[in-house]
Amino acid sequence: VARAAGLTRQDFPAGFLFGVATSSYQIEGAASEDGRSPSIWDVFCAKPGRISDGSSGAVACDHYHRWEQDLDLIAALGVDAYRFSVAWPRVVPAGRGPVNAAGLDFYERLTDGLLARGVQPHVTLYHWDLPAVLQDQGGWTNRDTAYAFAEYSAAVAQRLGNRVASYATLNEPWCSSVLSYELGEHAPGTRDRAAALSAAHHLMLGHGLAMPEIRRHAPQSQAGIVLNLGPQESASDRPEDIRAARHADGRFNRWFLDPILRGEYPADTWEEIGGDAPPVQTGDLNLISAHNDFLGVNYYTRGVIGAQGGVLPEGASVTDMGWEIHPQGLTDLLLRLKADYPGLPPIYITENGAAFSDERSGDRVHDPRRTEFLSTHLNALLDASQAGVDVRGYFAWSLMDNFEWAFGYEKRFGLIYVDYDTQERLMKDSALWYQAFLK
Ligand code: GBH
Repeated sequence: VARAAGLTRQDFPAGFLFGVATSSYQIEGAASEDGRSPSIWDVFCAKPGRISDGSSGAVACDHYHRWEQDLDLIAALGVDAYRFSVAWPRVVPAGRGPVNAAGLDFYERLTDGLLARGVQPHVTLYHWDLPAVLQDQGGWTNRDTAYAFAEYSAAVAQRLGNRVASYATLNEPWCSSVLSYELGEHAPGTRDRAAALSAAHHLMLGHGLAMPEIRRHAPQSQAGIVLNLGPQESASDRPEDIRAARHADGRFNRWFLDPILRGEYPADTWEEIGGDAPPVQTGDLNLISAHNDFLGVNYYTRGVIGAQGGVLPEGASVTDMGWEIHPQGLTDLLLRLKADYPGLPPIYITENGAAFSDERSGDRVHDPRRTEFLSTHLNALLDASQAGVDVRGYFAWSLMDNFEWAFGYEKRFGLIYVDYDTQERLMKDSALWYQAFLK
């Protein structure tokens, strides 16, 4: 806390990477250009009532056309690294089969454009935009989708190769299984726990199958996966709350950490889900638990769990998403990962950030709460680093305001403000703060 005001990058270990992150569907637009096919999000957004403002990512930040200007902004921020995702429907429009060279051209321009500006490219292969044609065959509940993902990943790694600093297979498989197939909040919007657990298994299998493809085509790049994680704490000492928190931890954290880092599903949670258990075949867990060069961690908040569900602690301050602001949770999480997973690979914080309605006046956007959020979380990260956690980088979410999934354009996570009428970009005060921090 004492160092909060004067925090600089020199406080972090030498070589520590600072970056910003985005994802394809949230920023690109150009939904039907150069051979891109519809993704499950194009289909989902067209259904009434699914997106709060009725919008879609059809135009978004128009980054597909404005990428050069956006790379200039990234360079102006002074970051070391930029994390972006590749849209599967641009690269393999039929989901499986022929590769669309024009789709790969775009990501090659981005990669080379970043390198030319001295910024490391960090690629995520799946940030939720599954080709819609694959959803017609069950999407991630269909085991074949894992094999299709590995083929698509090979095509990307073959084209971009070692120019990319790191490849992450999946972004947040909890979201693309539980939010998507169980809670119905994300595409494809179904509500079926067994389907979600099947999807989660096939997502992780897809990760396992893609890893050797990445290594074959990009042997010098780092390869790993990104998980959304957070402490799930009990609301009280009552046994029923403790049990509920343990279950929440099993579903949210350990369901993904244990297969990937230990080669097994958590036994307590497996028992609790009973007949909804996923279709695991012999050899799957071996594939899923193959070595990762890094673990990407997206941290937004903790959960405080009672028998009745999640609760907001009294006096908690929250972001515009209603998520509790709790930097200590990042330290706690990282210390716990180090204690519980002996083979833990080096960690990158691949996302951390907050939605706030910012106050624009003229060509300034005052967002002191975002600056506070970022600096307190960087301090929490530094605490974990000094306590011996091998953490090597931090990516702020997000480079710029963008399509916030089920919330459309109503929630703004950007360090850079986007005027959606004019597509004008404007560095918020938090971006200027990050820029000064990085100097
Ligand atoms: C990330 O997901 C995504 O990777 C990114 O695309 C997105 O724009 C960004 O976050 C902001 O949403 O749901 O109340 O129980 C983060 C998803 C956020 C899911 C925190 C779990 C826990 C609070 N996670 N959430 S709650």
